Amino acid sequence: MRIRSLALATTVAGALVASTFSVSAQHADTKMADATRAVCVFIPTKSGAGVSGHVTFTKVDKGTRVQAEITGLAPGKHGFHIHEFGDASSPDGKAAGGHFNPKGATHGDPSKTAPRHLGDLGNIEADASGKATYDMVDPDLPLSGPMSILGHGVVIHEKADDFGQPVGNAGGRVAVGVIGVAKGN
Ligand SMILES: [Cu+2]
Ligand SMILES: [Zn+2]
Repeated sequence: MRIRSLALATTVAGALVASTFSVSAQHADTKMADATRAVCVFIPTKSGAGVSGHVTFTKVDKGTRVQAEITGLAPGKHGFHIHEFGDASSPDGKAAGGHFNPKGATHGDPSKTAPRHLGDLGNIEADASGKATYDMVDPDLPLSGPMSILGHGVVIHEKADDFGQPVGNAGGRVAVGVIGVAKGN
């Protein structure tokens, strides 16, 4: 009797584990395909000690609303881009690779209609206290599909992006983060 109920309990537990795994796998797939909100939390690089904050990407009628609040920056403009890799593992931020450019375009200013890397977000500008905010609706940044920004990186640079070629002369990297699916999708 005791052995039989133990066997039954084991079977039930096994079935529960199996169904939990398949439900969570389906759930994850759905979220990755249909995300409506993503978030990237910044990790300071070695040269960016003290920089912190995050950026959110929210699907809206006219595209994707990009909202950021960053503190601990040197006052002035800092290049702000989505980079190819969601890899914040190197102390200089370079593991994030180059600008996210799935369309093979040239570097540019997102406020103009001229060509741009999909990842070109322009600049964030810090005030005298080192705080920067950013709030723009970008018509071209997808949160799903083959050009989805999910899983890619975001880099904050040392200097301003002057929109020169090939990548805007924004210098070193002071913070890097990874764009992930946000809670509350
Ligand atoms: Cu960059
Ligand atoms: Zn670029």
